[in-house]
Amino acid sequence: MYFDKAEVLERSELEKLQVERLKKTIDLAANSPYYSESFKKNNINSSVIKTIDDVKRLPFTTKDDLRSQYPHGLLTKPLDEFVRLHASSGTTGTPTAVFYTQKDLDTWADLMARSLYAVGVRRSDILQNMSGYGLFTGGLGIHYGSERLGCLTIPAGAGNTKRQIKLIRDFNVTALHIIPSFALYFAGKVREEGYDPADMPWKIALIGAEPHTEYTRQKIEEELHIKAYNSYGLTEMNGPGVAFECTEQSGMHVWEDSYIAEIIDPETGESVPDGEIGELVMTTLTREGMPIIRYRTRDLTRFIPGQCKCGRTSKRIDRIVGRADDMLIIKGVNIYPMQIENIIMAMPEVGQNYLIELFREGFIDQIKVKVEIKDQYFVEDMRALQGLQKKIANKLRDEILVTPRVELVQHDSIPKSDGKAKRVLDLREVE
Ligand code: ADP
Ligand code: K
Ligand code: ZN
Repeated sequence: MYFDKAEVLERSELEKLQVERLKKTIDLAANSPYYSESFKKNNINSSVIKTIDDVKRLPFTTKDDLRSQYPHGLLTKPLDEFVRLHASSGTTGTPTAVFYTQKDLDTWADLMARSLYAVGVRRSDILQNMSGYGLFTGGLGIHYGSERLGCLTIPAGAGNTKRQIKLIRDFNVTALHIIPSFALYFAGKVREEGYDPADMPWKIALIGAEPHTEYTRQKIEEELHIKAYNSYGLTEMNGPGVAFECTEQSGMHVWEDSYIAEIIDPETGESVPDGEIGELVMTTLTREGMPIIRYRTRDLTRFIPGQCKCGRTSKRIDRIVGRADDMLIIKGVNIYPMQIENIIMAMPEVGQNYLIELFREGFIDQIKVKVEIKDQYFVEDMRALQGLQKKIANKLRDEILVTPRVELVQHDSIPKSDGKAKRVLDLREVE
């Protein structure tokens, strides 16, 4: 029934293991420049941890802390010991990088294999990974986990729908990894190609990387004739395989033998009562090269009270309902409005004001940036304007990794608000 006996440990056993691993993590982390200084400042060492609740005595780590330590400040070992690097999307301007030793990669692959197993994937399955590879963890992360489980794994990557469909049919693909917003678009493409999704060989879809509702999941299941399971992860905590649904589809099991999950009030930093929504805070327990302690994910969710019918003993988190910061996720890619501002405001042609619009075309999220152009550049010449539009779009694409629509507008034509400027207009309908 389970991939790893850690999934069904008694709570008391599990917490004992967590305490042991947390102490070890603190000792390891103390070898990194960042944590050695932070622990000294806060008078922390592993002996302050007696019960799992003592994790609250440790300081938080924020994205800004990671940025300030870029690139090597959190490493506990010489660079020679590391074999892989990933970077979170939406971070080219102010980067955070995560490094893995071979042992870290093995641990991650095991967690990922366990996650796949929990939703019914077996070694006889053939898995097509339709996530972008490269620096994204959704590519190699799912890939190595699928191989670890023993599945025939097809690294199809993102895009090229026609070829994706051909691969699926030719090789009898039974499991897909696909981002939710792409899944519905994909269903339409399958039909356009003349196939009935009900006749396709697939059975299981892993969907994640971006927030989506229960309604969207059901729609994906109906449109593709597939079972779809929610997959949660973030680069700072390895990538996918942090929390995963089981076949019960009633929340995502946090793999607590590898992570401590807390939910806090983002304003006060205090734990919220069980079942209430707050910010998810995560600590790695099995990472040796770059442990991260009490990481503020900025993702808002809640613990689901009670135990899951599947018998796994770990806590479950609910769907991510939002963010405690202004990060946007478009096509699975994380984008901060500040990245866009930094690029366009550095261009001499651009005036004071801009507006980011998010909308949905078909099922695909799109991003449009309205940019006010200075009067002297707002000329009659169409070619000049189109050239400028293209230049802005290209510069933005290089930074945010998604190609935005760019609309040039005249000086003073974007309405100004009295208070804080509203820079993002989200026109995507909420279900
Ligand atoms: P990934 O490649 O897994 O998307 P990133 O580090 O680029 O990793 O992005 C992580 C962020 O993506 C999370 O902090 C969260 O905001 C979002 N995310 C990942 N998985 C999900 C999910 N299943 N539901 C909602 N949001 C998710
Ligand atoms: K993401
Ligand atoms: Zn379960």
